Amino acid sequence: MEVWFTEDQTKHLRIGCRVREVLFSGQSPFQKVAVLDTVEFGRMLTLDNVIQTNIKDEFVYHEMITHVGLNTHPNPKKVLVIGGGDGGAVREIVKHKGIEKVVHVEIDQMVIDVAKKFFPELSSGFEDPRVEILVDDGIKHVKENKGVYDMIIVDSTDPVGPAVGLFGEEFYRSVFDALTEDGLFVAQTESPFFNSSLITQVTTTISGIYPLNRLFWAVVPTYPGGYWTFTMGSKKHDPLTVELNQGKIAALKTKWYSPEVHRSAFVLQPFVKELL
Ligand code: AG3
Repeated sequence: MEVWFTEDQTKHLRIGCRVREVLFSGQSPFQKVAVLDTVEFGRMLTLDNVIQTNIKDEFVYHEMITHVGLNTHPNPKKVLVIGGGDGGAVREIVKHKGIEKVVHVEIDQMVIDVAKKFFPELSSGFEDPRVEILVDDGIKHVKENKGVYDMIIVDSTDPVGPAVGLFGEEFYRSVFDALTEDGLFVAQTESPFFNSSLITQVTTTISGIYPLNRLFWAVVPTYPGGYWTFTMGSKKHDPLTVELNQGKIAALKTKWYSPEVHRSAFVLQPFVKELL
């Protein structure tokens, strides 16, 4: 018997993955959590039937949501991750020797437990002594912590249900206040093919709050369109003009991110430029 997982990427478009085995399926207070062993992508985490990450392509997203910002800030010490309970972002952050503290705020305990059990490759950073995991609401956390973080990473789900607040003006203002005076943030901001209005809306909002706002992109085969964007809001440091430290970046042992990729990620195609 063939078992297939399908995600409705839009009302009229689906992605399907052949499944070898369903490793976990549970209902948390927030969402349906599942771990599937897929033939093409290996173990895959889905939340409410939406693909979050998988063993084969996760490195692209996790390297880009972390290293672009961490190499733009000259000396990041304290970093906050909101969401991303699988641990992929935290794993990349702790590769940076100068990091003193990573606060990871994930709302759903079940996602953390599943990551520890089924995705040791992603959640290995949880063991690092610099990492503190809080099961809490990220929106509340940024409101309660002012002027403390050099970088904030918003590794959210799609802008539906509980994640809607993570794409709104009030949240981006709280993030601004939670950052130090030369801090910056990076958030995942969806696909220009299928969510172009979100990119326009986020860009407009960010440019009204932050001196610098920059959109960059990467290829994530399992996300709608395969072309994925990230938005950076920065108080001072500009990812376009920063001098990149080649030796430091080589030491990160990345598979997607490099000094050249850092530069090229900000080169936008005309149809994407038009959204800004
Ligand atoms: N965050 C989810 C990105 C959105 C994916 N959307 C989709 N497949 N429709 C990824 C979490 C990884 N740490």
